[in-house]
Amino acid sequence: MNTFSTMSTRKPYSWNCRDREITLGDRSLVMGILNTTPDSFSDGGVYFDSAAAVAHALEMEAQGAEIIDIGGESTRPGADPVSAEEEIRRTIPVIEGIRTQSNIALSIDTMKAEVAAAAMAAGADIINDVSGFEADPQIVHVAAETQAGVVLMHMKGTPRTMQNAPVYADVVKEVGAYLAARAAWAEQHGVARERIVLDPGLGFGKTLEHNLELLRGLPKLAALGYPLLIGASRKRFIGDITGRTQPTERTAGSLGAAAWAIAHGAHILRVHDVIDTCDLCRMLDTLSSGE
Ligand code: 8Y7
Repeated sequence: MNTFSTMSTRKPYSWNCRDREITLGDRSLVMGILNTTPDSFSDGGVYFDSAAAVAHALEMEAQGAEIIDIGGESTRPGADPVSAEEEIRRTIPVIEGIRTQSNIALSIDTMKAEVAAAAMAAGADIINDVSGFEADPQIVHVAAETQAGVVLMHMKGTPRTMQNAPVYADVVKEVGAYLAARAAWAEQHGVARERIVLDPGLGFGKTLEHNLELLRGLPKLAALGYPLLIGASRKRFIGDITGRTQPTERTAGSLGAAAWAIAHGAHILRVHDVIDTCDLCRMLDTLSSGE
């Protein structure tokens, strides 16, 4: 057994996202982050302008991203919620703009049914809900009716409160049980199992130690029987370990977390640094294919 032994056992899946089938587990996939928020984590609102956002999406596609994740509400710790109208104003022109030039898979990062429905009408394929369909349960009907792919993420609390000293008895067990329950609930409401991807939600109501335990426990989450998406890119816990206070200085630390995640069962990485992460994936995928 070597360090990467779990790579050869990463389960293959076919992820159904509306009229596409995305093959998972063979090649590791990169989801590029596209923020349209004026107060986003690390882009500082540079891509608030929709023409610039469209250009950034096309750039990430050219760099090797397979999916673009478009968000119109900052989920930064302590961030204030925004209205559905504002999220729609920020994201829909960007989805429409990308769609005039590209067929790349698009996910809408939202917790609101109304925003998800508008995004699907504009040509999005995937709903990425950081609340695991809890914030607005009506969103499950949008997912069921549009046959969208869905990412169900674990968050403890809300973006406003989540970093207030979160406590778990066993974080891997608790997050795993939560994700399995949310997937079962979505399936009961008409979302086919083949459309569901799970995500432990690094940084969402987790201390540094919780994030590390979740990364170490990824094989247990993979054993739930759904594909896994991991978002570690530039997050504070990377800064805590590397001493890099600026998110833009956290690329190498993020790549370390990405390599670990791929080697322990993750299928998709949600990242800012697309070129470097794609190179990392090609190296790990090539090494594991010879095991
Ligand atoms: C994640 C995410 C964010 C994540 C999924 C950031 C929207 C915070 N993080 N969605 N969104 N997983 N599925 O630092 O880890 O990018 S926002």
